[in-house]
This record gives sequence, structure tokens and C-alpha cells, in this order.
Amino acid sequence: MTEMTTDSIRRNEESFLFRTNSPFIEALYRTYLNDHTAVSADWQEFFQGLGQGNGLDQDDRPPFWLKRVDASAAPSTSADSQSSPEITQGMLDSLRALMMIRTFRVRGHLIANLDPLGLERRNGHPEVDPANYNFGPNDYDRPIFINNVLGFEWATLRQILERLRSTYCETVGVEFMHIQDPEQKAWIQERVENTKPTQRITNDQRKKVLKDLIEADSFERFLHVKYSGEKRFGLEGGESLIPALQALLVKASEQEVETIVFGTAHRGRLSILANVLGKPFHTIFTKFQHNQDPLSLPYGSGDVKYHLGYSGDREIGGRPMHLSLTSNPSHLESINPVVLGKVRAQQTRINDEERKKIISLLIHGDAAFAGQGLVAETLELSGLKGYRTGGTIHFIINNQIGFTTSPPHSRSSPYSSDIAKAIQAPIFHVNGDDPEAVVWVAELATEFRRLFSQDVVVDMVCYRRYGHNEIDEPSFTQPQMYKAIADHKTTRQIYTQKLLDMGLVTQEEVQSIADKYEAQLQKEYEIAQQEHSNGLEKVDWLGGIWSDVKPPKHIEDEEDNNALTNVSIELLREIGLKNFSVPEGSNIHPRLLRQLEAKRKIIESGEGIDWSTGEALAIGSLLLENNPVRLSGQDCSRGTFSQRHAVWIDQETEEKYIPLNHLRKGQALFQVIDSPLAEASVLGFEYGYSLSSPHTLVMWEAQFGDFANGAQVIIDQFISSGEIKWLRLSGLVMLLPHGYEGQGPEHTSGRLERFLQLCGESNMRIANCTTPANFFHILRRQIRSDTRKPLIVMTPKSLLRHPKAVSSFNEMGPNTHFLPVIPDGSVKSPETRRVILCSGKVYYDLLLEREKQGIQDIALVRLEQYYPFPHKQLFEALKPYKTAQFVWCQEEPMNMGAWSFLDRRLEKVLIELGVDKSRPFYIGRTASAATATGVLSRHIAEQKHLIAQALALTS
Ligand SMILES: Cc1ncc(C[n+]2csc(CCOP(=O)(O)OP(=O)(O)O)c2C)c(N)n1
Repeated sequence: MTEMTTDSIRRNEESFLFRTNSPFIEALYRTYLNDHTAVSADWQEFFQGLGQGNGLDQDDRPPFWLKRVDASAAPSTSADSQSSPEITQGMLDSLRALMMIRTFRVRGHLIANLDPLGLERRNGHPEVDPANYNFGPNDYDRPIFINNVLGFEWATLRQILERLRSTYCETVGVEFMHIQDPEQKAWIQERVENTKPTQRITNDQRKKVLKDLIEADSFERFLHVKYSGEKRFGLEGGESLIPALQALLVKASEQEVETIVFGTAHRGRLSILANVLGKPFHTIFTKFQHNQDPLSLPYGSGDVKYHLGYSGDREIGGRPMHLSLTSNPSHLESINPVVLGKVRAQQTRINDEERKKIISLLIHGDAAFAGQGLVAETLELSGLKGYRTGGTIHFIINNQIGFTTSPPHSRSSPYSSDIAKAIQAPIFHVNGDDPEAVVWVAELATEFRRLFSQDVVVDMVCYRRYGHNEIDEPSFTQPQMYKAIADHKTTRQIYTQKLLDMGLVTQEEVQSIADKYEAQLQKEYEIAQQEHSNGLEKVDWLGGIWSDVKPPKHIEDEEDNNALTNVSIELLREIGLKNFSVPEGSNIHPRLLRQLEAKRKIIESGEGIDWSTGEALAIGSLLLENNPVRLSGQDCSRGTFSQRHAVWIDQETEEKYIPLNHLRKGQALFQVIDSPLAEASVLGFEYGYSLSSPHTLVMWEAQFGDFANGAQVIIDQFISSGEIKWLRLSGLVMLLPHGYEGQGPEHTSGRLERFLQLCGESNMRIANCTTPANFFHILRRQIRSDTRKPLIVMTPKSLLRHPKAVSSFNEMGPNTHFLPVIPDGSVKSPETRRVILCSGKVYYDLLLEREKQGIQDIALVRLEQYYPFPHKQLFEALKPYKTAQFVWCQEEPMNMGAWSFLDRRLEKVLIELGVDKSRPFYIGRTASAATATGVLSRHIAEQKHLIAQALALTS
């Protein structure tokens, strides 16, 4: 012992022991117990000392730092707790070295060489400074016992530091110590610490990496020359992505992955399509040529080249693999949940319960990953039973800039990947100029996902050689960065030189790879030149599982409505009875039990079918026709309004029972899933699910319709326009509780007007039904129709229990179908002085008041579907009332609801009818900023007033 006194050492020792060393000492102690000679002499002495007097058996409690050691295994002697064994310099060295090693595992990435441009100043970190552990300049060459940590039994400080720096602080920085699962952590540590940088890939792989890099580089150069001034969001500066993806595919193929679904943004997309997915070059080139015949699109509006998806089959490692890149809008990161939904649907279809055959791969930009809330929302889905896909591989092309914004202005956390730590994903930061390291971490990520079914992130730090797009001048905003980039060799140049220096390739071989690839590009360029027509790719939207779905069309009302949606009365009764029968031995809540009894009686009579029963009958009948049904949304299994009870919870065991899954053997599956409290991610997921599962009825329910606007991007960019932009059909259903019931501005409106404004080209169906039977038909039509369109339904709240809002089996049985308009059968035409057109809940308010007042000359005609607008049916329903006055009555303020949408459409019908006054009157709330008042008394007054107005006849 040198200058330190035993006391001071003991004080230090305690802090060491208290803090992070106890697991190490425990492990060491176990080693010692097995074989005393397996630890250094210092430690032998220390543990012997413990045995002689640490008081272990004094009160049967191990000392504080040995708490996790099995006390019975400790040496048992009579004891004197005062006589601690002496701490030696060697032991202190071990402890300090161990603490330092641990800190490198936690913080090493902070001083790693991750930035190819070297712009980011990384001046070390105090916690990885040996001085922080009381190691001085004279301590570097003394052997330290570290018990096989880092593979050394004994090592000098110098050796330890060398190993730590090469492992944690060179071109790979690993963040994994935030992971709580010891197995995952140990796996990463073992793989990272036991692979020297030079051993990461084989020489054959090196040559393949060079080839991939040359191709990635040549591809962008070719486009740059041939189509200069065209936006392509090139990959220059981030080319290592391509060899990394290629290596990932090989690894995935070894793991027998059959399909990879990609989601990616603009950057590098064309290169991924061409060089990874194998999309023919000429089909990409034609998109640059602008010689497309504007009338030649067989369908749809088309989209810009860097949004388009593609799917194809490749042979990788001797196995076929299906690669699919999903079309996406500009809205960064919005594709993420859609990809996950697609993957989940495909996994479900092929029964990939382990989620190992179909995997999701998302490629992100650094600014978008850090900035877009949807990233966090989507990560949050990763572990949830109803949404997990067995882990997504995330690859961030971290070019250290977002358009013109530098990282200090785009995030508060050190890394753009930090949000992924919330789900304990490991993060591999890697320098993009070290393609071998990039390839290696991509492989590690693939293995990690396979082993642990967890999300994993590769954060490739690189740069963007040109501006945000190729016509942008980056030096306006980042002059220093762009000066450094101008002086910086390309990754291809750097890596070529490396392999030349290693003697792995010759200059001639390198040239020959480039020549061959460029010749192919040139050939395909010439093909593209000849494609004067339109360069359209094969329209492949209705192959495979979609083959029995008809291409989209302008949905002809009659054809669409008359889709076979009715079922036999016997079947309705069978489903109903089974859905409301409690299996023996289950403990159902007594109140629910009473409800079920009442519902069984209703089913027996076939009359008085309420809303949720209508829904259950629709679902049950589809299941028996072999169409799975998936419903997800906040609290949807019970139902926000306690109306659905699709899942019964055993009151003793909390076991779940889904009655609709017990109808008949061999039926399709009903998945009903309470979602996380998020809108955009869940709706995006369900939309994605619907894209990959045309025969499943996929429904998303908002808690209240008001909250759906948290998913506005998904509604605008995917649901309403995906078909027309990308030729991808979806039969997704959105259920949006809606209605003016005095619950305030945020529990009232499904924002009908927003959806109606999005309608065009028969893109969706929008409805507000008033009867359970019509709801039954409209849900079934989603699957029985020969094409697929999203359906948006304003669903009721108080009508769920309204005595009049009921149907009979006869309205669902033979010869019935969906009614887009429900005429008023009760009012005789010649006497009718006014026709009130309305939709949804207000119909029942009007009906009640009309009955109360005994009015006989006002007809109530219900518009059950807004879009496609049922012009013909409305014409027929209004025909008997040519001399009447026509009123549109809605609960919403004038600037909301359906008025703006209907005004001129109604007028057109009335003109065609030749009625006297062809302009319909508006009755509803006056225009307002908020959807509804928050004051109940005011709501009641407003509602009373509008009903009174609607029924007050004027001449
Ligand atoms: C939601 C959204 N907001 C803004 C934009 C406009 N925009 C397109 S690319 C881009 C920068 C993205 O930066 P980053 O994610 O780092 O990717 P990079 O372009 O650098 O590859 C921006 C702001 C967008 N497309 N989507």
C-alpha cells in the first residue's frame, strides 16, 4: 500500500462497493466459491478475510454488497463484523478498471468517431477519462486482474483502454446499457466486445461491399448527368446504405425470412428501388422524362417518382425473397404505422406466429426521426399484443441536416435516435464512411431482431453531398459544412483505396465493375428513351390475394348498394343467440348478465335489434362467411359507451372471452383490440392492415369522432387519396361517434365536413345511418362489394339506447340491402307541405317532436349515405312531394356538417324534379368557431330551437 491509508481506502472501497461493483464482486465471489484459485491472490485473500469474520452467519444477512449472493453459499464461521479484510492496491485496480469498463459501455459512443466530416467536436468525456478512476500516468503498465472481462484475465490499463477504444469509440458507437433485459444486453456486449473491427466481415464480403458501393455511387452520378437539375433526393454521402441493405437481406435470407416490407422517405429511395429491390432501371428513368402522355394514365392521379412503391421477388442466398416498398406521401414518417399494419396482416394471413418470416424495415431521415411525433407513437406499438410485428429494423440516414436546419435547431437530445430508447431498442451509431462497420451493424441489427423480436436502430452518420434536392444551394445556410464536403472524398473512393491497399482488388477490377454497371444503366436509359408512350409500369394492384377484387370504379349507387349483404333470418338468430350466451362456469358481471338475458329475448323475437347488436350480427355473419374481422381503437372491446361488450371479463380470473369467436368451428377470427391512446399510429396501422388483407373487415373506432383529427395526415394522405395516387385499394372502416348531445365542443363532432370535403372520384363512402339494420348492411357491404373503398361512418351515442333506433330481422334478412336514402312512408304525399331532409340523430329529435305536435304534413326523409351522393334514390324519395317546401336540417353549425356539401347537390335534384322552390332551406345552428357549446343549458336551448324551426311551417 503506497500513500493511501487503510482507512481512506476503506472509505473509497465502500463507495465502490455501494455503487456499481456489486454485480462484479458477486460474480467474482461465485468464481471464488467454485475454485479459490480462479481469482487473483488479492481477491482470494479478500474473500478468505470475509470468511474469517464478516458476520455472515451472525444474523444470517449477507453484507450490503453481497445481498444478491446466496448467503448459504458463503463461508460460514463465527464472526466479528468489525474485522473487514484488507483492500489491496490490486483489488482497487480491479474495481476501478471495472468501473471504467462499464462507463465505456455506457458512454463510449459519445467519443466515438462517427462523423465522416469530423465537424462535430468530440473532446472526450470526463467519465471515460482514466483519471476519473484515480489512474495516474504511472498506472498504465501494471497488470490488473479483471476476471475475463473483455476477454482478459489480467491486462494492463493500456491494454484495457486500447480494447475499449477500439470496441466502443471508433467508427461504431453502441447504446445498449439502457436495455433492462439482461439477456439482450449480454448478447450485444458479447458480440461487440468479441469482434475486432478487422474481423467484422470476410474478404469476399469486402469485395461485395465495394461492388455495392460502386453501383450506389454510379447510379446517382448517372442520374446527375442524364437528368441534371431534376429532383431525385440522391444518396450521395450516404451510399453505405446500399451495401448495408444488401448484407441485411443476405442475413435475413439465412434466417429464412420470406418477405421484407420497406418503408422509406425520399432520400436514396430511387437507389433502394433500383439497387436493392431490383426495380428495372428504365422504369425509373422514364419518370424523369416528362414525355408521358397526360391522358395515358389508365387510372389515378399518379405521384412523383420518389414516392412510388414497388414490389418484386429476388433470389437471395439461394432463396426467394419478396421485397415490397410501400408508396408514401411527402409527410415524413407517416408511412411507419402503415408498414407495420401491412406486415402484421401478412403475418396473420400466413400464421407467422413467431413473426420471423415477414419483417418490417423502416428507413428514416435524422431530422424527421427526431421531430415527427408519429415516430414515437409508432415505436409505442412495437411491443403491444394487438400490433406487434416481431420488431422493426430502423435505419436512420443521418446526414446531419434536415433541409437547411442543423441538429442543434432540430432536436434537444444528443442523437436523433434517442426516442427509440423509450422502447429500449439498442442503437448502433456508425460512421457512414466505414462501410464495413455499417454492414456489420446492419447484420447485428438483423440478428438482434430475430433473436429478441424487438425493434433495433442503426443510426448511420453521414452527410449530404448536394443540397436538400439537387437544385438547392446548401452553402447559403451551411457554408462550413459544405466546404468540408467539397474537400471530402466519396465513400467509394475511400473504400476503393482501402481494398487496393489491402491487395484485395486491382484498379482494373474496380474499373471493370463500374464499366459493367454503367453499360447496363446506359442500355436501360436507351430503352427508356424509346418509351415515348407513358413509361407506365405494369399495373399490378390486383394480383395475388387481390385477384377476386374488381378494379376501383365510380361506384354506381345501385350496383354498390345492392351488393348481397342480407343473410337468412335463421343465421341472424343463430349468431345472436350464440353471441349472447354465457358459457358454463364463467363469471360474468351481474349487470352484463342481465343485459345478455334481455338481448337473448330480443334475438328470439327478431324485433327491437339495437345498434350494437346490429354491429355484432354484421361481424358474426362475416366471420361465418370466412371473412376475418379486426376492430381496434381506444377501449373498443367494451365500447366507449359501454355498448359493445365484445369481450367478457371473468369477474374472478379476469380471463377474456370473445363470444363472436365461438359461433361455429372453422369460422374466421374476430380480433378486437383496445388500442393505445393514440390516433395517427393506430389508424395508420389499420389502414396498412387493410392494404394487405382485402378479405378482412378492418375497422378503427375513435373514442369520440372529434379525436380523429389527431390522425389527419393518415386521413388526407392515405385513406382519401391512396387509391388515386398509388393504385392501392383499402376497405378500411372508420367509426366516428358523432352527435349533438351537450357534451361540449370536443365530444360532439366527427367533423363530417372534413370528410365530405375530401370526396371526389368515388374515393370513399361516407355515411350517417339511423338504423341498426342499415349499419349492418353498410358494414357487410365493405366485404361483399366487388371492390374496396374506405368507409367513414358517423356513429351514434345516445341512439345506442334509443327505443326508436331499432330494427327487426326482416330489415336484414332476405331481399333487403343498404338504403342510402330512407323515404318517409308515414306521410301522404299530396298533403305534404314541407319535406325535411336530415341525417343521423336529429331525425329522431324531429320525429319525436312531430309526433308530439301531431304534425301530419311534414315528411322526414333520411339521407343515410352522403357520398357517393345517392342522387337517384333521393330523386325517387322526393318525387311524391313536388309542391312541398324542402329543408335541410342539421345539428351542426352552418359552416360544419353536410350543408356546404349538399346545398348544390340537393338543388340539382330539386331542379330535376321541377319543384317550385328549387333552393333548399337551411335549418341548423349558425356558423360558429367551435363545434358546439360547452354549456348544457345553451345546448338544450339551441337544439330545441332548431327542431322547432324545422317543424314551424311558413308559407
Ligand atoms: C411532415 C413533413 N414536414 C415537412 C416536410 C418537408 N421536408 C421534406 S424533406 C425535409 C427534411 C428532412 O430531413 P431529414 O429527415 O434529416 O432527411 P434528409 O432530407 O436530410 O435525408 C423536410 C423538412 C415533409 N416532407 N414532411
